[in-house]
Amino acid sequence: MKISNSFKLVILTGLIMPMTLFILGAYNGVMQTIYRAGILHQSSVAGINYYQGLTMHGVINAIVLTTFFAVVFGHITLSYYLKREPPKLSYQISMALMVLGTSLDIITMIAGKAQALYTFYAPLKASALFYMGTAILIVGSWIAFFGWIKIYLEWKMENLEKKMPLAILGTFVNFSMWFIATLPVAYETIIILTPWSLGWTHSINIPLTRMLFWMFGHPLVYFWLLPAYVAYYTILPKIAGGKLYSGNAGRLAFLLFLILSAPVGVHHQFSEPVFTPGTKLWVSILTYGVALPSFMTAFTVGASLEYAGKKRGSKGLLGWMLKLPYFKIDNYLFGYFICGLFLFIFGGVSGIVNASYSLNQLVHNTDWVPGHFHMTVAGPVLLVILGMSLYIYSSISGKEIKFKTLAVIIPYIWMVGVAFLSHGLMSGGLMGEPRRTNLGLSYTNPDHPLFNKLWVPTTTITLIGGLIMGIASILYFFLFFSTIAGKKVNESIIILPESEELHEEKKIPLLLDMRPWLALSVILILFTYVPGLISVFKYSKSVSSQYQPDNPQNLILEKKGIGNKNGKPEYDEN
Ligand code: HAS
Repeated sequence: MKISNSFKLVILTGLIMPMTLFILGAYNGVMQTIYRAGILHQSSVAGINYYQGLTMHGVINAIVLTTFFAVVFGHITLSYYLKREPPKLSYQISMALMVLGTSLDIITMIAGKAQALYTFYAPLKASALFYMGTAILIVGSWIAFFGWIKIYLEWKMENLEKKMPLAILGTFVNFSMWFIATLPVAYETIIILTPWSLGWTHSINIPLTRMLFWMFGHPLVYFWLLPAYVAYYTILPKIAGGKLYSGNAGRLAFLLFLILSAPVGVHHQFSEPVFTPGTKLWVSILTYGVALPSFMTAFTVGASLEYAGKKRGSKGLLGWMLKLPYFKIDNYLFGYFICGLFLFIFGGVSGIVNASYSLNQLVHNTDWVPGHFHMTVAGPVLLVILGMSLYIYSSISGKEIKFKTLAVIIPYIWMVGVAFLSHGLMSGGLMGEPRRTNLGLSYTNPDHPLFNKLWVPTTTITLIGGLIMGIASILYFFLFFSTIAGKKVNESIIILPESEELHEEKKIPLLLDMRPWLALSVILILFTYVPGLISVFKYSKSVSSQYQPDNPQNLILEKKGIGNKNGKPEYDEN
C-alpha cells in the first residue's frame, strides 16, 4: 500500500528520534556494568552521575523507545490490514505530543533535574517538567489509538462478516490495557507529583505514589511485550517458511493479557505491608495465571516453527530446529525474532520464580530482578524493535538496508551479551548483590571496608555481557544510520510479511468480542486494588519528604554529619 507524505514523515520521526536517543540509553547501560564491576570508584563520569545515567537508561530504553515503537508498529499494522491510513489529525497530534513529552524528559534528565529512575515514584523527586513530559508522551500514544479505533469501525462497517485480524486484536488489546493502566500514573504524575515538585504541596503519601506507579508498572511490561507477540504470531511463521499453527490460540492469549496484566502489579510490592497476605496470595495466583498466555505462545509459535522446519525437509523429532533460516542474508528478521524467543525462555522462567511470594522475598531488590527483566525487555521486546525498525524504515523510506551481513549477525551477538549479563546479575542476586547501587564505590572496591569479594566474579560476568551488548549496539547504530544515509531506490510502501493460518478454525464468539474481557479486566483491577487503596489511606499518611533528587543516602548521612555527596566514601566507619 502506498503511503502519504505526512504519514511517512510521522513514521520516520517515530523511528529515528527514539533510535537516536537509544544511543544515550545504551551508553548508560554499559556504564552501569562498568561502575558496578568496580572498574570505576566514582559517582559520575563525563558529567553524568550514576543515578542520572540509570534514569536515562531506564526512561529512554523502557519508556521512550518502547512507546514510540508500539505506536509506529500499530500505525503500520492498522494501515496494512485495513488498507487505509489513520486520520491525519490523530497521527500528527499524537506524534507531536510524543516528541514534545520526550524532549521534556530528555532535557530534564540531561540537566540532572530528573534522577528519579524510570519508576519515578516518591520519595525521589524530579523536576515537574519530567513528570509533565512523561504524561504528555503517554497522552500522545492514546491519541494514536483513538485514530485507529475510528478507521477500524469504518472498516468493520464495510466488512461485517470478517473477523478482526489477529494483528489488530493484539494491538487493540495492548492499547486498551495501556489506556486503563496509564490512568493511575496520569493521576500520580499530574495531580500528586507535579504540584509536589513545584513546591505547591509540602507533603506526599509515599506508599500511595508507589501503588499508583505499580498499577501501571506491570501492565507496562506487557505493553512492551505485546507488539513483539503480534510480530511472533503474524510475521514469524511466514518468515520461517511456515504457517501460524492456531489463530484462535493467539486470540485467547491476547485476551488473557487484557484481563490479567493490570492486577498483577501488586507482585512488585510483595515486600510491603500495605497489601494484606490474602491479596498477596491472590496476586501470586494471578501472576502464575499471566504466565499462561506466554506458555500458550511458546507452544503455538513453537508448533508454527516446527511446521516451517518440516516444510523445509527436516527429519526426526527435533530436526526442525536445525532447518530454520537462522543466517539467511535475505531474511535477517528471523534472527531478531528467534534470538528474542531463546532469551525469553529464561526470562519467563525467572519471572515465574519472582511470582512466588516466598521466593520473591529472596530475590526482591537484588540483581536477580534486572537479570530477569533483561531477558524479557532486552530479549524479545528489544530484538523485535531492532529488527522491525530496520524493516519498517527500509520499506517506508524506500532505501535498501546497508550491510546486510551485519544485520544478520547483530541479534546473535546481542543474545550472547544478554545471556552473560543476565547470568552475572542473577547469580550475584542470589548472593544478595543489591540492584540500583553503585557497587564500585564500596562493595566492589577493594580499598573499601565493605568490599565483598564474592561479588567480583558476578559483576565481572555482567560487565562482559554489557560490553558485548555495547558492541552489538554500536554495530546496529552503524547499520541503521548508514541505511538512513543511503539513497532512495524503491517506492515508499506499507508492507508486512503476513502469515497464513494453518487451519480454518471455528469462529468462537467470545474470542471475537473484546467487551466482556474489558469488563472482566476492570472487575479484577477493582477487586485487587480497592482493598490496597483502603489500606493506604487508612495506615499511611502524607509526610514531608527529606529526600532530594541526588542520592538520598548521601543527604541523610550528611545530616548526621557522616560522608558527603562528592563521591567520597559515604559510610559510617563505626
Ligand atoms: Fe517480570 C519484575 C514476574 C514477564 C519485565 N519484570 C520485572 C521487572 C521488569 C519486568 C522490568 O512476580 C522489574 C521492575 C522493577 O524495576 O522493579 N514477569 C513475571 C512473570 C512473567 C514476567 C510471572 N517481566 C515479564 C516480561 C517483562 C518483564 C514479559 C518485560 C517485557 N516480574 C515478575 C515479578 C517481578 C517482576 C514477580 C517483581 C520482582 C521483584 O520482586 O521486584 C511472565 O509473564 C513470564 C511468562 C513467560 C514465559 C516464557 C514463554 C516462552 C516463550 C519462548 C518460547 C520459545 C520458542 C522458541 C517457541 C512462560 C514464549 C523455540 C525454538 C527453538 C528453535 C528451540
